[in-house]
Amino acid sequence: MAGQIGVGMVGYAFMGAAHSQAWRTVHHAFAVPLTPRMAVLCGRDAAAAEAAAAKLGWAAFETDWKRVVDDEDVELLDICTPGDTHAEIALAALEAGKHVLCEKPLANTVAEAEAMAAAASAAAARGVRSMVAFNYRRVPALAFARSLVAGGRLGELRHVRAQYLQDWIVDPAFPLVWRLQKDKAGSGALGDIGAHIVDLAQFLTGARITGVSALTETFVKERPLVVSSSGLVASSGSARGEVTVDDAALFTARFDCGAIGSFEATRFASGRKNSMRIELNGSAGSLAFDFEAMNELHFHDHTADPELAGFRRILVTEPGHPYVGAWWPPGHGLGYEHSFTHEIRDFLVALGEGSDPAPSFADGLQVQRVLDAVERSAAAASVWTPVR
Ligand code: SOE
Repeated sequence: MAGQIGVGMVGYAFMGAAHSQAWRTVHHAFAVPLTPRMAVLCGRDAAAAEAAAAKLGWAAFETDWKRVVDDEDVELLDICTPGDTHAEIALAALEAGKHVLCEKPLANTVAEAEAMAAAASAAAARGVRSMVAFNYRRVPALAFARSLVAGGRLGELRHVRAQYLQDWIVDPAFPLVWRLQKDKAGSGALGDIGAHIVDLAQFLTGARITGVSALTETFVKERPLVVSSSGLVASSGSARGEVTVDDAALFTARFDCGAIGSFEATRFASGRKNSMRIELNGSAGSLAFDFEAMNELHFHDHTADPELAGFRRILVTEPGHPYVGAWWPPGHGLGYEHSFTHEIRDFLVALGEGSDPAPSFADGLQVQRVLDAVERSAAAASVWTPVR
């Protein structure tokens, strides 16, 4: 019989709901060494936190995260708040000896991420583990892609082509929510969705980005103000506020394995809801993935007979594919929510083994350094060469 682990979660919006689903179900799908006990959900607004705890399956609610950190029943803290609070909460939790799962991006600045990575490393020496919630690593097709790259099926990597395209703020009447405010979110499309493709590119290649040349843009510079103390977003008349983050970020990059990359993160790709695409080209083959068809991976074997070679569509639903054996028969497919279940499964397995889960806070720091380089490059007029 697996032992239990008491879990506390701070934040309960989109990510809190996604994580709750995973905490509720993980032990029903996988033989994990520890069964989660969903002890307490935390949010600042008491009525909203109480309602969220009831809806999402938490035994109790709390309005002050410090009390959750002090709670002896909580052995693991799951941070699903906006980025401006990640560092303070994570540092306190690690100090108190709680394992930490933290939403991405790890922090809003490199300095915060450095402090978190240092604290995580010190805590690991005491058996206290931490992980960043880059959930897309746990999409079966992408986990499988990593194993193909690591097994040498692509040969020497030449190109990484990554895009994360959304369209939820195309309408200029869309309000100034926290994700559009630098003091809360750190950056815009860059940190929110660009962070995912930076992490994935480094995860899939096993290589690090060493330099970038970037361009960012904020298309809609002012938006209607919102009142959000209750967690709800409501328009407050005609008052408008400044958008202080990027709407879109484009950059090229070099990897330490010699590959070059192009990246695009935007919330202005009208018609694209959550289209995350990544393609790798190597001397021996290529891989292509699009989250809009998340159960598929396209593989081209460049060593094959040229008359028969070409991209083949692999349906990543076989029991031998990563994570899939725990779910449905071949061809029945998984969804967005499974990536969170897999992430939490891997965290629990690492806790059971006493090993360090990945992506670590150090990995999160590396992503933060890339985001920071993108912002510095975009701000530096010298890297931009006007067409004459
Ligand atoms: C919003 O753009 C968002 O919810 C991101 O914050 C998530 O990380 C991504 O998975 C979906 O889009």
